Amino acid sequence: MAEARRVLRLIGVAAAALTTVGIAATAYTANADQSSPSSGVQPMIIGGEETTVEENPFVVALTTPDGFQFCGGTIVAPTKVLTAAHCTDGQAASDIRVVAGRTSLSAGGGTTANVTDIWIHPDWDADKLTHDASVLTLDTSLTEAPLALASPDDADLYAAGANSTVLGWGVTESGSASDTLRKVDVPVTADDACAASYTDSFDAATMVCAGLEEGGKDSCQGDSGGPLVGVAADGTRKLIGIVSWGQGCAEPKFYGVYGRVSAFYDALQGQIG
Ligand code: 4AZ
Repeated sequence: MAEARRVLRLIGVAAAALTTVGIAATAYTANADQSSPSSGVQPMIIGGEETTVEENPFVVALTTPDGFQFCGGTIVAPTKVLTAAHCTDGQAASDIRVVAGRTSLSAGGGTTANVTDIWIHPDWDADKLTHDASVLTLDTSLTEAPLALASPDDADLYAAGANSTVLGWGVTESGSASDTLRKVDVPVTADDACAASYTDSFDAATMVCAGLEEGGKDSCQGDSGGPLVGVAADGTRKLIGIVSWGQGCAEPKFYGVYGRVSAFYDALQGQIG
């Protein structure tokens, strides 16, 4: 557990330094300690339900070497996983494992890959949380089907009200992280509505929001880095967002904020090849 605490602290320092409204650091600590969340953090991937890696083969868990899950990610090529910069900033590749093909983290199975390289978006801003994207290179070729990235041609996937689904093993209504993969459907939020909630913090060029005005459905601590998935008109699923930050979880008008994948498309394609 010493290793887990060290990584948590690294993540916490990075996130705390940057976050004006998000509260990742205290939440991770609270979750790791199995104690009450700190004030201001509503601990829930609220309104969600269990799902499986068979239904979502592209979703992975990021863990410490001793198996503590701290973020999510998305397989975007056999040896490449996309996650959030705030999940990897300040970490060594040797501190991170990628677990694919495992719905229940305690159940074993699937593939655990080591990380050989961490790329962080060159425009990542730890104060503003803009460009919250990072690509991990793995020592193992994963056999799960990768998820396609949304491109600048996929504006319809970002239209207000478009259906999307966020996936992860993060904190649930119970107050602690989930052993089983969960999902929740959340509509994409109009940029002006999100900007009205997050004055001066929401950057529509590099972020997109999703959630309900009344709250109740959201991603939360531990879901960071994981996928927000949209569905194109032809039924194809594409990655539209990376779980990034928010004021608490599932609070009315405080939508979940995601890295806007289409804005990073060229930079990401350059990494993914
Ligand atoms: C986090 O700290 C976090 N409600 C993830 C998602 C949201 C807030 C915080 C969105 O990992």
